Amino acid sequence: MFDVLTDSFKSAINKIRFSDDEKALKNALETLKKSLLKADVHHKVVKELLTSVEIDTKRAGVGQRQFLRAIKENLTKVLSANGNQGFVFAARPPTVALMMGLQGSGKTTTTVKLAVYLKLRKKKVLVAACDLQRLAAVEQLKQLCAANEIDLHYGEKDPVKIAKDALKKATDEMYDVLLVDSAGRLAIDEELMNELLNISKTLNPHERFYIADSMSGQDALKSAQSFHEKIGITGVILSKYDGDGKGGIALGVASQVGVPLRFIGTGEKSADLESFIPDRIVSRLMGEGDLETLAEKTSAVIDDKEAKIITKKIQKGEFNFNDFLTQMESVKKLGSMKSIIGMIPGLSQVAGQLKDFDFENSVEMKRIKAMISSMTKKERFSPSLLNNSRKRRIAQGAGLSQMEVNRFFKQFENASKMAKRFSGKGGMASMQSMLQGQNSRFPR
Ligand SMILES: Nc1nc2c(ncn2[C@@H]2O[C@H](COP(=O)(O)OP(=O)(O)OP(=O)(O)O)[C@@H](O)[C@H]2O)c(=O)[nH]1
Ligand SMILES: [Mg+2]
Repeated sequence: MFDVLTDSFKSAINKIRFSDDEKALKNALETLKKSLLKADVHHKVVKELLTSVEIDTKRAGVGQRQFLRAIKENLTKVLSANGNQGFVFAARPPTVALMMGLQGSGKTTTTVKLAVYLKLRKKKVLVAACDLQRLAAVEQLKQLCAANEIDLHYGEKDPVKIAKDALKKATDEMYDVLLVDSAGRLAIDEELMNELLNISKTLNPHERFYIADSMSGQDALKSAQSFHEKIGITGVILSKYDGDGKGGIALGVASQVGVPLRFIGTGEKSADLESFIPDRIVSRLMGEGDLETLAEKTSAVIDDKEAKIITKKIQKGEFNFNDFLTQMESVKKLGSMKSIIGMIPGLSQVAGQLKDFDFENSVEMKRIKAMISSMTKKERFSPSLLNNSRKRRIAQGAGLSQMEVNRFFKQFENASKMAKRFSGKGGMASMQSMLQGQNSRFPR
């Protein structure tokens, strides 16, 4: 996710690896300046960061360790602004969040992503469709909410009334969170701006999120500033960060807009939303991973009880095709492979080299699903039943050759064996050594 920025920091730090005089420091700062500017970090932010890094490093005595520490501390400062981090719940539910932004910036998609994020954390979420400007807007929300099993309140004509009714529903029916999607607008559009102000006055929302499109570069932050002046925002969510090859604008939000960056959208799917918490992000920016976020993510997605049952099954060699499909569904909720690997310390460089592989829609996954759906119920529960004639039948049903089916079964068998190995004592250690072995061509 932060490949370009991480590389900028790494190359600067390497400049004082072998020599620790002031010349090396100057060299390193120069390298950092160039690469941060190239990554589209605002020049004022770069200047502010470099000045304090220089002062702090000199004070501590020039050296690589001191330089690294100065970068980390000052970067955390640059990324922080007063206000909430992550998603903070109001003392009395429902917590109300109003989603705002320019046309096409990603408000509706982000609303649903945030609803999914909260639902995974066991919150009861209601979404309100308050965009009545664009014809298909309510329909878009209906479909997205249905696909993700999220409750939606919608109505006709008056967005302020819809918002009011939604708040009543959320309060009466004890929802934890109400997320309000609004109409896209151009900053100059007075009428729409007033509508937004009216919704905001009616709801008195705890959070007023501005959704900024990363692809619009520095302009995204300029419009965030003007929304902040007119309506007052409590946080920025950067959407389409996956499409921004540079990534530097994430570093500027707090100091340029004056409110914290709260979430980052990293893809079109509902799982592609990451919380932005400065000290954790700094660790990722330095290529040191972020186990805290990873642990939080996995514990939200993977049910403790279910995980224990699965582990037992694996240990007994009873893992079957139904379990396999259920596990695939959970993995999907974790988001992209690339982002998960990037959070494991020592593997962030590997993540940078990975293409963002769309596991769910890959040919392999489609074939596997076709094969499993060609099995009988019994076969799904007992992989050992599968003799040659059954495999032939499955191949025909899935429209594949028998060789392809055989290969899949072999892989499934191997994966079950490997899972058995990892589920025992020292499982994490063997996984790490395997991953390191496989990726030894990448420097650690
Ligand atoms: N790649 C990528 N695409 C995104 C992301 N967020 C949103 N999109 C896409 O951006 C487009 C616009 O998203 P919407 O959520 O409809 O934007 P909106 O702000 O609600 O648009 P209006 O309601 O018309 O103002 C859609 O095609 C989304 O799939 C993201 O994080 N990554
Ligand atoms: Mg929309």
